Amino acid sequence: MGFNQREIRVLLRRLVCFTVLACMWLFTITNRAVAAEIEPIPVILDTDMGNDIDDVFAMGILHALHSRGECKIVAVTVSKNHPLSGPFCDVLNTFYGRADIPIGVLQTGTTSGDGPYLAQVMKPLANGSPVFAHRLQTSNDAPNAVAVLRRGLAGLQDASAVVVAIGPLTNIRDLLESRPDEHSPLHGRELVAAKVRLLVVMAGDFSKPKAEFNIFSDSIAAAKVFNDWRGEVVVCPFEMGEWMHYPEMSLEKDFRVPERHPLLVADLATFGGKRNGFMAWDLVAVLHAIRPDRDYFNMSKPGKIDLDSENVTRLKEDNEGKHRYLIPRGGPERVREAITSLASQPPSIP
Ligand SMILES: [Ca+2]
Repeated sequence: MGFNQREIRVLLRRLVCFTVLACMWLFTITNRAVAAEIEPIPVILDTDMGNDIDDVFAMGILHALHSRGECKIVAVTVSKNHPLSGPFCDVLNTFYGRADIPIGVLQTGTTSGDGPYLAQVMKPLANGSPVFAHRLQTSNDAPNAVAVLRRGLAGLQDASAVVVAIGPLTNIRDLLESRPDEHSPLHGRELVAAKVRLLVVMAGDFSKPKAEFNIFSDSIAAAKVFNDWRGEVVVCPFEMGEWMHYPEMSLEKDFRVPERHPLLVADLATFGGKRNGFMAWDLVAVLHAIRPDRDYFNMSKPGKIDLDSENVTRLKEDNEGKHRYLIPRGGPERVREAITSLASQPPSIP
């Protein structure tokens, strides 16, 4: 039995229709999958802004990644109780076109010194106007860091948030211990378990028995966080900064626009004009937090991190453990190119 010409034409038309519909369906679900994959990562930065210069550049990198659609900065909290730490973060948020990002500051912290760059960057011009625009005049006018952390997390989808802590862990400990409030009926531990999918911490040293600044500045908080945080934790330890220096060459050549750049002004204030580069601990932590799957770094085996009596960090290996730390992966060239390109990316409003 054969088909006549009319029947063949009908069959062909149906075949074409079916193929077109199948292609449209495939296109739609593929697009949805891609859209889901490239959803910006909601991120909260907890920084001791004002101590070391790397926090300044780390926040610059985070803003560059926000501009590229790779993350969305939900809040910035400060773990250094200095009156200018909060306003300095406001300067950076404003410089990158995001003055509305909430800033929270702790009121009683363990590091309160002036540091090398806060006063110089925030010093007004001779006519009294600020060099860099900002609204927050003093950290005392900022809301409490824990309230900002809780409000930020409460507004996010479950298991979506990445928290990057690049200073002493006082605020993160206080978040874990926080009680239900107007932002969420959950206890701090429950809120973190519901909302956070990754905590990245710059802290510790696994290459030698040495207490590291972010640990010994508030060792009680650090011990508590490593003990009580139930989710995945990736630590960027001290030795990553020995491996990854921010290069002098980038400071000299990359920051051409805009003419007055807060990252460069902070670097000049820190080193008195002598550009030596600096250890890029906090930049590495931020880069891993937003781009964990680029094979920039190797990773330790999983386990549980503890502090010994000298505040030295140790990882007890355990296949069920949720703590790991970053390890250099080959030469530093590839990561160095990423951090210099991102740190010097001119500000833009997406
Ligand atoms: Ca820091």
